Amino acid sequence: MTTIHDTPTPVPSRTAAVIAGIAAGAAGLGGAELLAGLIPGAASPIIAVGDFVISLQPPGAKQFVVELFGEADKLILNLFIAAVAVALAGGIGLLARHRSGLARLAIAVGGVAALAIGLRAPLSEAIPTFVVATAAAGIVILVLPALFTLAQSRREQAPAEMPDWGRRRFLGTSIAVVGVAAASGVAGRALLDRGRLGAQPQAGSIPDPTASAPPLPAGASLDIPDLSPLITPNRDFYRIDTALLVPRPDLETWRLRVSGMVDRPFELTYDELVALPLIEQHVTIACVSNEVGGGLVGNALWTGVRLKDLLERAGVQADATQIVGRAVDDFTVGFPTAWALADDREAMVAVAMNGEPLPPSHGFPARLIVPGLYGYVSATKWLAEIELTRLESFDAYWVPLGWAKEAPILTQSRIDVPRGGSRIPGGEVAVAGVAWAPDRGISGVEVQVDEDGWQPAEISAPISDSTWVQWVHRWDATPGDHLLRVRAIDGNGDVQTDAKSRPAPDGARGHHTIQVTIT
Ligand SMILES: Nc1nc2c(c(=O)[nH]1)N[C@H]1C(S)=C(S)[C@@H](COP(=O)(O)O)O[C@H]1N2
Ligand SMILES: [Mo]
Repeated sequence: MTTIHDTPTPVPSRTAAVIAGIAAGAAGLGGAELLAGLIPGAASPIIAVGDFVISLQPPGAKQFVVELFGEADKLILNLFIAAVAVALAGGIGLLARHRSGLARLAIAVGGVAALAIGLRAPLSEAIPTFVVATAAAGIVILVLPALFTLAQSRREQAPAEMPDWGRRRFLGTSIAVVGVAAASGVAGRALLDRGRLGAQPQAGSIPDPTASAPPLPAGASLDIPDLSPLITPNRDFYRIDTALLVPRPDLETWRLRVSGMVDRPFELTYDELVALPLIEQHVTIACVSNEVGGGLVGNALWTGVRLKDLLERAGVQADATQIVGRAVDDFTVGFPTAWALADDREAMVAVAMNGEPLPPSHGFPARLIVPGLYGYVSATKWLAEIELTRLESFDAYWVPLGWAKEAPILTQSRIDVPRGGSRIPGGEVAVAGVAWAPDRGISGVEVQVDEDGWQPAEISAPISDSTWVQWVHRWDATPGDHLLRVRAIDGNGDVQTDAKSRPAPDGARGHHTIQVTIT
C-alpha cells in the first residue's frame, strides 16, 4: 500500500542552502589544507590553483598585484582562491535544494578539477594530491546533507516558534563547521610551511669516511644576505617523492641487494654496507619538475660507498646497459651503466647527508646519488636493490608516464636576491643567486639588465663540477622598473639555452627573469 499523502520533501530556504553550501565548501577546503600539511608531498589545492593562476597571468599582472598589495600578494591570492571556492560551494548548496544529483556532479567536477590542477605540481605529488582532492570532495558530500537535514528540521517543526531553536542550531552548527575548517586550514598551512613532518634523527652510526672530501676551496662561498647557502642544510633541502608516508625500513631486516645481469649477486646488511670504504663528495641534485627559478634543487655533502666498488664486486655482465635502483616501496629509477662507470664521475650509495645519517625523508638507510642526472632517473631513496639489466628491457617508474628515459640535468641559474617584485633604493645592488650544470660544471654566469648586453657576474670558486656555484653581479641601479635575467655557461663552454620549455618531459628551460622597482 502506498500512501497518496506524500508531501514533497521539505527543502531548506535559499539562505539556509547557501549557508550550508558555504560551510560544506569551507570544510572541504580546510580539510584538504590540513591533509596537505600532514601528508608529505601532497599538494594543497589552494596552492595548486594559485600556481596555476600565476602561470596563466599576463606579463605585468604580477607587478600590478604587487603594487596593489605589496608583500601580501601571496596571502591575498590564497584568500581570493579560498573565497571563490567557498562562493562556488554556496552556489552548489543552492543547486542542491532541488537538484541534488546535479549538485553532487558539480562537487565531483570540482574535485576532478582540483586534482587536474594539482597534477601540474611537481610530478611525484600525484598520489597524495589525488588523496587530498578526493577527501575534500568527500568531506563536502558528507557535510552538505547533514546541514541540509538540520535546516530542514527547523522548517518542519515549530515554524512560528519564538525563539527558533532549529534555526539557531543550524546557524550555530554552520558557524562551528566554518570555524573548525578555518582552524584546520591554518594548521595545515603551518605544517606545510614548517616543511612537513618526519625527518627525525635515526639510530645507525656511520664510521668516518676513508676518503674525506677535500676542504672547500678558498672563495667557495659568497657572503651576500639572503643568497642560498652553498651547502643546503638538511632541514631546508627540497623533498620530492611518491611516498605517502615516509618508509622507515627496519635495520634488522633491511638488505641492499645487487642483482640481475651480474656474475656474483650479493646482499649487504646495513652494518656491512657502512663497514665498506666510504667516500665523501658534494653533489648538487635537482628535480626534473623544478620550474625555472624554482627551489627543487640543493647541494649537500654525501657520504657513502662508491657504486663502482659494488658493481666490481658483483661483476657486471657486458650487455647490462642499465642500472635500476629499486626502493623498499617499489619505486624505481634507471640510468645507463656507462654513466655510472665513467672515470670522471663517482656515483654512490649514500648513507649520510651533511654529516648525519640520511634523514628519513631523504632516504634512510641508503640512497643513490648519481652526479649529473635528475633525481627521478637516479636518486632512489630507501634503496633496496641495485639491479643490472638492459636499457631496452625495463622502463623505470616515471618513464611510461611520459618523462624522458635519459635525463641529464640541464644547465640552470636562479636569481635569489633581490626578490622578484621588490622595491629597492638605487645605487649599488647585489644581484645574486646560484647556477648549476652537474656534472659539466659552471664556468661563468651572465646577467642582463633590461635589453642591455649580458654582463659577466662574479662566481664562487666551484667545489667541483658536480656542484652549483653562487654568483653575484654588482649592479649600479637607476630608478624605474627593471627586468633582470640570468644565464649560466657550463664547463664545456655551452651557454644556457634561451629556449623555453615546461618541466615535462626532460626539464624546464628558460632564463630566470625577475622585475624590480628601483626607487
Ligand atoms: N623511493 C623513492 N626515491 C626517490 C623518489 C621517489 O618518489 N621514491 N623521487 C625521486 C625524485 S623525483 C627526486 S627529485 C629525488 C629527490 O630527493 P630529495 O627528496 O632527497 O631531495 O628523489 C628521487 N628518489
Ligand atoms: Mo624529481
